[in-house]
Amino acid sequence: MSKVALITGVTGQDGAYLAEYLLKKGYIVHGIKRRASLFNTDRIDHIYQDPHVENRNFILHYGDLTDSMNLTRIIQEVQPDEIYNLAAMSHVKVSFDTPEYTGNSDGLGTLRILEAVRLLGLIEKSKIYQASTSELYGLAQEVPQTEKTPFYPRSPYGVAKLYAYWITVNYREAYGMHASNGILFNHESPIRGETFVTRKITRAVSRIALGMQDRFYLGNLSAQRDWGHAKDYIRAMYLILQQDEPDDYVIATGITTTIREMVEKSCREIGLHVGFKGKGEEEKGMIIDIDGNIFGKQVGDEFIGLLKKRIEKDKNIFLEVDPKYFRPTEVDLLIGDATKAREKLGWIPEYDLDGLITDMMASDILLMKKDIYLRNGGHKTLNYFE
Ligand code: NDP
Ligand code: GDR
Repeated sequence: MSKVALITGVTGQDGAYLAEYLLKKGYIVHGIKRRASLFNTDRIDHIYQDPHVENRNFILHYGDLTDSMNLTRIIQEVQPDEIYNLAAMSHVKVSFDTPEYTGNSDGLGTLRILEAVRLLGLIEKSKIYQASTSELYGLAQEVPQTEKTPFYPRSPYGVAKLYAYWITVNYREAYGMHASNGILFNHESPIRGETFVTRKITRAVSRIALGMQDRFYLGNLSAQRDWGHAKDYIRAMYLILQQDEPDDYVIATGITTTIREMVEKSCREIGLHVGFKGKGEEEKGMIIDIDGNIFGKQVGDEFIGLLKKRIEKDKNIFLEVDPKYFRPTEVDLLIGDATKAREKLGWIPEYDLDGLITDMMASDILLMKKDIYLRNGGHKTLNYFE
């Protein structure tokens, strides 16, 4: 008999990778997607199965974390062996604009799932994974952060996730549920949401290299994050639910990098040497030099002339700071210690930061080239800026 998994947030970055991973392992995967006015299933298109196909092993349900009855009905129908609660309003900055909704979906949404499992008498059957986050550490009380580091969230998102973390622990202790938290540090990929900083950088740098855009704007360049690859992190989620005992685990690489360095590394990946001048809101990034060999290989010789001309004209500024991206309370430094996950789960990441950047840059260059191809063919392309 195949195991049955239910993934909330299946249309998101992690949901898409996890669904693919579990399908390959022979699971029957159910996913909850939200109703939207446009299709929102791009990331799972390659594994999508027509509802008319018999014996499907990937099944989508409409649902929302703010709707208890809907969640309870889906869990009753699906009778999952494993529930991965990945759905969330996951953007830290946006949570300052939508704090109540964020609390409802990210905090209470988790309670709704735990309570549904309890009410339906599925405590013995359904193991639960809660997508907890390094944002719990916020104003970090210790460096590096471990499972024992005190929490100090710095955003409505972080505070909502704090509730979700503790209600998961509470249901585990109160009712003996197999409910675990993965405290995951930032993880990225070619399908990362376009408004998170890494993807914003790799998209913009790709567009600039291809002559589609002159410059882009970021917020705090000095924040430091511990970035891994989402493909490695969804493996940790799976491992957490394969343990006999539920528990909480930090998942991280143990290396931290500033946003500024992330920009430098993404540029270097395609042969652009960049520098920074000025401080705070006046800081600017400039293209200093181009390594023709690398650029030719990664981007294409035909695009180098245009970029060189631009630099010669002293228009080499490609990055500026816009304070609108600053957060009312910032999380300055995150760096995780995943010793427990390494020792107990045997979790070892396959990607390092350079590998992640190589993957993301190659994918975004290709994506932007597709836009050029379409434009040259007289077709409309979308802009998608924020
Ligand atoms: P994404 O933002 O890419 O995906 C979030 C998913 O949740 C989407 O499928 C989204 O649907 C769905 N969703 C949002 N609100 C609701 C709701 N009210 N009801 C049902 N579904 C909803 O996030 P990631 O894949 O990056 O992250 C997965 C989880 O892990 C999130 O909970 C996030 O907070 C957490 N996390 C992420 C980290 C990271 O670095 N990526 C690190 C630590 C934790 P739609 O596609 O329609 O918007
Ligand atoms: P984060 O990721 O807040 O860590 O949350 P994000 O990529 O949004 O920000 C990381 C850091 O970059 C700084 N920054 C900018 N961020 C964005 N989005 N846009 C900008 O223009 C910009 N300029 C600078 C931010 O200030 C911040 O310091 C992510 C999400 O996936 C959460 O759901 C998850 O819980 C945490 O990671 C771990």
